[in-house]
Amino acid sequence: MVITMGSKRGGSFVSRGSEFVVVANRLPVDRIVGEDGKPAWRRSPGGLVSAIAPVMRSRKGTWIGWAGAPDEEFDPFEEDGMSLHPIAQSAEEVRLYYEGFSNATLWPLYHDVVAPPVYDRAMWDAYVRVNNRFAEAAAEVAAEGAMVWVQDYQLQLVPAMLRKLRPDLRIGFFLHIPFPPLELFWQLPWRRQILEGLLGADLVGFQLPGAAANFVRLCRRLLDARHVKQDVLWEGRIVRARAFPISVDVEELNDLVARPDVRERAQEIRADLGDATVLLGVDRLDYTKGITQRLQAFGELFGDGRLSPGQAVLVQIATPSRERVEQYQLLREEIEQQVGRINGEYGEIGFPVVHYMHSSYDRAELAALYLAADVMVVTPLRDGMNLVAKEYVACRSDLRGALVLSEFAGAAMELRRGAFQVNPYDIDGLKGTLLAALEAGPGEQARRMRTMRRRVTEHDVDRWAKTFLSELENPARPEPADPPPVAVQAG
Ligand code: GDG
Repeated sequence: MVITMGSKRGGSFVSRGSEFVVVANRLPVDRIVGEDGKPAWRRSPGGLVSAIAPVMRSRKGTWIGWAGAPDEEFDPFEEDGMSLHPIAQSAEEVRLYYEGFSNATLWPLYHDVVAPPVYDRAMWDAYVRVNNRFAEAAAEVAAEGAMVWVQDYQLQLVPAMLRKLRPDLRIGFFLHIPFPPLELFWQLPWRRQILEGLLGADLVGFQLPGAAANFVRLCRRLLDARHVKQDVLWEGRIVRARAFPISVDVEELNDLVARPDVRERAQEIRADLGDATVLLGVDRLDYTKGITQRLQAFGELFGDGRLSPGQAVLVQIATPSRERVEQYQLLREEIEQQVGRINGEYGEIGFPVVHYMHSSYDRAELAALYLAADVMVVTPLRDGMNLVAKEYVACRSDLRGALVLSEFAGAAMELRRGAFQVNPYDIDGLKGTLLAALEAGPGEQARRMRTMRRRVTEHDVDRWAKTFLSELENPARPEPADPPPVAVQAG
C-alpha cells in the first residue's frame, strides 16, 4: 500500500485527542519512491502492525515513531484509519541513541552479554533526549484518560516521562527482548533511571514470566520497592509486571501459503536444491541468533562423514541489520568466512552445501522457503521470543517438517514439546539434534507439528494484543498477598 506524504508542516493532520496511542521507535511505514517517482510511504510488513491496526482504527489511534530517515522532518499524516506522527532524529542522535545506547549498550546487556556492552555517557545523554521527545509527542496527542502503549527497549524512559507530563493517562509498556537477571542489569551505570522509567507504566509486559520476575526482584533490591507477587507498589500506585508471549499473524501466513504462486515457488526452490534434505535458517544478521554455532555444527557433520555433500543443504537467509554498528560488521565477516570455508571444503561445482543470502525477501518468498524446508533451524544464544520459529509452524498445515529450537529462545516455553530442543553452545549436542531432526519420519514430524500448531494457532498475535490491552484497560484484581501462615498450636 502506497501513501502520499503529508504536504505542509503546521500540523494539518495532527490528531489532538487520540484515545489510543502507540509509541514505538519506528513508524509502521517505510519511506519509498512511488511509481510516479515521488516519495511515498508503504506500510511495513509485520505482526505488530497488523495486530494493532484494528485497535487503531476503532479507537482513533495515533502511532508515534521515527520515519527511518535521519535529519528529516515530516508532517503527521493519515493512513488507513491511523494517524501517524513522525518524530525527527538527527544523524548524531541516530548514532548515539539508536546505534549507540539502544543497540551497543542495552541490546547486548539484555541478551546475556553475549557481546560486551558499551557504556558511554554521551550515548546515555542522547537516549534521555530522544526518549523525552517521544514522551512530549505522546503527551501532546493523547486525549484525556487515553491509553498509551510504549514499545520496547529503545523507549524505556518514556513511561515515567509521560506520566509526569500527563498523570491522567493509562500507560502500558511491552519489552520485546529478554529482561536480564539482576546480576547482569547491575552493571548498567544508569540502572536506577531505567527501572524508574519503566515504573512510570501501569502495566509492564514481558515475553516470559522469568523476565517479569527479574524486573520485580530488581525493583525490590535496587529501589527498595515493596511488592505483592508481581505487583510493585511505587509512588502510591500499583505497577503490574506480567508476561504476554508475542506471536505471529496466523491468518496472514495461512493466506500466503494457500496462494498457488507461493506453492509453485516452494517447489521451484526444492527443485533447484536437488535431492538434498533442506535445512533453513532465517535471521537478522545478529550475534544473538547463533548463526556461527549453527554453521559450525553443520560443517562438522560433513567433516565427520555423518553427512555427505548432496545429502543435505543449509539455506541461510541473513537479513542485513544495524550495519553501522561495529560488532555487526565483524560478525558478517566471520560468517562469510565460515560459509566460504565450509563450501570450499565440502561443496562441489554447482552444489554448495551452504546457500548463504545476505538480503531481505518479501513475505511471499519467506513463506515459500518455510514450505520448502525439511528442517527449520533456530539456534539463538538468547532471544526474547523468536517469531521465525512460530512462522514456520504456522505455515506447515501439511504437518511436515521439523523445528530445531534453542532452549534460549522465548518460543521454547510454548513449543517445547514439539520442537527438537537444543543448547546452541553445545556443538556436539547441536550436531546430534540436527541429525535427529533430519531423520524424523513423517509420523514423528506430524505428531510434533500438530502439538506446536495447536499452541500457535490458538495464541496468535491478535490474541496477544487483545490480552495486553484488556489487562491495561481493565486490570484484573491485584494479586492477593499470600495468607499469613496458620499458627500451629503447641502441645
Ligand atoms: C525482536 C526480538 C521477538 C526476517 N527476515 C526477513 C523478514 N524477517 C522477519 C521474520 C520475523 C521477523 O523478521 C524477525 O523476528 P524475530 O522474532 O525472529 O527476531 P527480532 O527481529 O530479533 O525481533 C524477538 C520479536 O522482536 C517480536 O517481539 O520475537 O525475540 O528479538 O517476522 O519473518 N521479513 C521479511 N523479509 C526478510 O528478509 N519480509
